Amino acid sequence: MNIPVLYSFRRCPYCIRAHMALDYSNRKVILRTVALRNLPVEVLAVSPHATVPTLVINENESMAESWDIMKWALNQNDPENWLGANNVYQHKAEPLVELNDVSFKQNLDKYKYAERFPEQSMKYYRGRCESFLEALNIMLQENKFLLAERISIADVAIFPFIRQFSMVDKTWFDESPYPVLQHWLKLMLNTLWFGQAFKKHELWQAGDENLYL
Ligand SMILES: N[C@@H](CCC(=O)N[C@@H](CS)C(=O)NCC(=O)O)C(=O)O
Repeated sequence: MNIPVLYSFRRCPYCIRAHMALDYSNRKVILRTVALRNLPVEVLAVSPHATVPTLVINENESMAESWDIMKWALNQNDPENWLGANNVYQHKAEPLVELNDVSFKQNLDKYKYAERFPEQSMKYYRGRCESFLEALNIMLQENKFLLAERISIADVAIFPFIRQFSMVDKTWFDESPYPVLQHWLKLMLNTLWFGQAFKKHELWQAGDENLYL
């Protein structure tokens, strides 16, 4: 059987969620860790915006969007039902992921690299991020995880970005008025899937022996 190849960059939040979903689905996948500044031709050939993660499924099929990779993985095998009955969690996650990937991510980048956006202060950009944090915190007051008492596709898709946010100013985050969000982030960071996705690997070079997820 053909074995898909995941091109990934360790600290990229999109890569983390794709890696976790593929690992969870137990699909055999080859992992190739790459550097953003030196993406291999295999990625450039199939990824329209030259980004990772990129999943090359076979010579005719590939995916360059992490959310698509997650859904692809879970549709093959979803042992703990992260998609929910009739994919209800996937449907509920769609608008949340859109908000995360578009407006929250833009504000997060400005908060993280505030010196590159001197029109406003770092504090201002953090404030822009906070409306999303507040919304998640409210959801997490209702359930232990975003959509239910257990992990769903929504948690895995979103927490890598909250992790990134939390690390910009760890002291501020730890003292912020979002205690359930802080607790949820810890739960997600303690999952075995995150542990696997965040393992350090040597950068892939053509000719290397296959490394599997
Ligand atoms: N919409 C894409 C976004 C992926 C993305 O932006 N990845 C970043 C790394 S975090 C990237 O590859 N950037 C290329 C670069 O910085 O050269 C997805 O969901 O997979």
